Amino acid sequence: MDNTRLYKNIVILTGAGISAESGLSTFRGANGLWNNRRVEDVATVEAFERNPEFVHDFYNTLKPEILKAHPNPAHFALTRLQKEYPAEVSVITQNVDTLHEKAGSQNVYHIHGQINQAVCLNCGHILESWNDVTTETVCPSCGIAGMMKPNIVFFGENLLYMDKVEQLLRCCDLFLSVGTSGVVYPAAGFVQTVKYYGADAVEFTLEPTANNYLFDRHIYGPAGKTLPQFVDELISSLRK
Ligand code: BJW
Repeated sequence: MDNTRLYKNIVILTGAGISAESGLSTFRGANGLWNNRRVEDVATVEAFERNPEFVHDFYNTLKPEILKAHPNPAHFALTRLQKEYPAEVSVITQNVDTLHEKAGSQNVYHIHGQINQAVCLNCGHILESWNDVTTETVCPSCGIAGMMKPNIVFFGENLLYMDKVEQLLRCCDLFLSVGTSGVVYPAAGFVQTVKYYGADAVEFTLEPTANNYLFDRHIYGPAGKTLPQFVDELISSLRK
């Protein structure tokens, strides 16, 4: 990585680890469970088809905890980067929380959906709500009851905003991967794409990840500490 390079298109991929210091659980923590469940038991199309009440309840229970969470210094560092570095800076997040927005970030793409949204499987309408959504909820657009699904991308479903994301990855010259274990595709493959197009790639996690070898630089430690420091260095390099 070249510290004097002036970047024009910065893309940050974030995962659960960036929100850990805001008190939200990661998916593959020490005991391998996420909110006392295996993610595969809740976040699959099959689980939703088998037992939609259970899946709705699961996400309804998570909503208040996520709503009351506050962004941490890592989220704010990305907002600072967007404001103070003269590049296009986009955030592609796998997280369903809204902490990037709460920190004031712009150009945020929720490729795995948002917990505060539900999608009508009949007409495609997106309902924005922090209140409970159930199997009884009526779609405000088409008026049909019982067709709302949490707007969360389950295993086996296509990701959101992928046309835009592919365009961002092709133009990217600096790629930062923050708080993601690199095991869930296609997001885990983004680093391969940006390296193909010549970007510098830096990973911020607590420990080495599955595709660790693809990155130019690894910065281990809590993102709330490491990311503000990195952003500071990047902005300071402008004055040299
Ligand atoms: C810190 C920290 C701190 C902690 N500071 N760091 C190619 C190969 C193999 C399989 C596939 C493939 N392409 C597609 C697949 C199938 C599948 C897949 O990837 N399976 C693998 C698991 C094997 N992918 C899909 O199905 C995707 N859809 C798709 O590809 O559609 C096309 C298609 C359809 C049909 C057939 C084939 C293709 C959809 C994926 C949807 C993922 N959904 C989830 C659940 C959402 C529900 C919810 O949010 O409640 O998204 S799974 C879960 O994992 C969640 C996360 O976004 C995602 C990634 O997890 P993340 O963020 O990386 O968290 P962790 O916990 O794993 O890691 C935390 C990291 O943070 C660690 O590294 C820590 O060190 C670090 N950390 N604290 C810094 N303080």
